Amino acid sequence: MEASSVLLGVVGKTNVGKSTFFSAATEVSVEIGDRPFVTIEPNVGMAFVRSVCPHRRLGLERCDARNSVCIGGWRFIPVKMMDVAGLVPGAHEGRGLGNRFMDHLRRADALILVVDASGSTSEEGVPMRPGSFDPVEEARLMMREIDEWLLSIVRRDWDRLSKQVDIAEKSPAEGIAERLSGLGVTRDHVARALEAAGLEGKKLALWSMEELRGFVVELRRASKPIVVVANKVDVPGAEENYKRLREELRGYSVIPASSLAELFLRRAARRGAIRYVPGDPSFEVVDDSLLSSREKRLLSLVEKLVLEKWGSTGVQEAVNTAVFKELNMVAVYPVEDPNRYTDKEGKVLPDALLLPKGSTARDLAYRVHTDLGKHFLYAINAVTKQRIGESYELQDGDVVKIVSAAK
Ligand SMILES: Nc1nc2c(ncn2[C@@H]2O[C@H](COP(=O)(O)OP(=O)(O)O)[C@@H](O)[C@H]2O)c(=O)[nH]1
Ligand SMILES: [Mg+2]
Repeated sequence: MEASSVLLGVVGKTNVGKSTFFSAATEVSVEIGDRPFVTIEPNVGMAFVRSVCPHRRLGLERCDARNSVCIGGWRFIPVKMMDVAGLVPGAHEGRGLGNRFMDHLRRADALILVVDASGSTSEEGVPMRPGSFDPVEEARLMMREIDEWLLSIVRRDWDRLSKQVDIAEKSPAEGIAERLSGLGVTRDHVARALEAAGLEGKKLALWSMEELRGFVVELRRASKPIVVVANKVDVPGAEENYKRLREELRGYSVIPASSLAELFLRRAARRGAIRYVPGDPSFEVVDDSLLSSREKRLLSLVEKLVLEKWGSTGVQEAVNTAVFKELNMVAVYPVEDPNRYTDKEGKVLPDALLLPKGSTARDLAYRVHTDLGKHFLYAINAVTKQRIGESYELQDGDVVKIVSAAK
């Protein structure tokens, strides 16, 4: 069973560390055999959110994770991640790889905007001395670029759309969402943007250009939520920039990160040289002989400059923030036997599913199998053993048995 259909797009200027972030986030830190956690298509791979595995909470010795991975009591649930073509200013006009960028953007549910907190890359991605470019400006430029792109699409045919909506008394949310459905914009996104922009109930034909722009900004925030990754915090001087990013980009999650450190740690863990669970504040050397003296030096730098200083490399936190905070997902575990927490074959907690918060027991049944959804009778919360109805709202970490009349 596929864990989710979430797609995160890694965006940003050239040379800020997008590909390094992508490689780190999609590198599995343990050997897991031939599971389908590999590259799906060029530039698309599997990243993982990290969440407490219910086997630990339930006091079980182990689990048999199947569509996900359990490392040290942490469940890693896959989500798709895309390394988006580098964005240059003017991309919405088709400059540089503009069109490809916009096509990637269309498909993403949320964006991880990587900026170079060391300020060592120019607007065009040319390496410079650290501190010579402003990452706050960089983040704003990227957001503006996305806004311009959305605006150009919303404006196209605006007159006709506003007539249709205003005259046919179609709801604006529905009319606008229909127009933008190819961009992954839903009715709910539009409704939220209308409310945030204070434009609910105002006839579309009466919107000023300024109001349209305000709406587009809110629409971007609703439909393509952004986590800002302040990358390269291992470089001296990056801390100042991180603090400014946090202050200037209020309302956005800004995560300090060292993608390079995370990539290094995951690869060392995979080789069996260190024990490291992605997202942890520390690692442990398990086989000294697998490390060169250069690697040992690098490890101690990672420890000092990244882990001890920042608490983690930030890569895992960024993925978790995108999925759990910005996209508001919950992780749920369907089981067949609510007492042993197993599926039909006796596998313990095999599957973790990511669903939008607000999903119900019945929604879960449909995700597992259409027939289960159709013939849903009731469900059982396997942790409390309580019977729950179809409209029960699933909570993060729930373990659920579906009872249906399907045969
Ligand atoms: N110091 C440091 N360098 C990094 C980090 N992440 C990436 N880099 C370096 O930045 C350069 C550009 O990285 P890359 O991932 O190719 O950037 P992209 O063009 O945005 O995909 C490479 O030399 C990386 O090794 C980091 O966290 N710290
Ligand atoms: Mg790249």
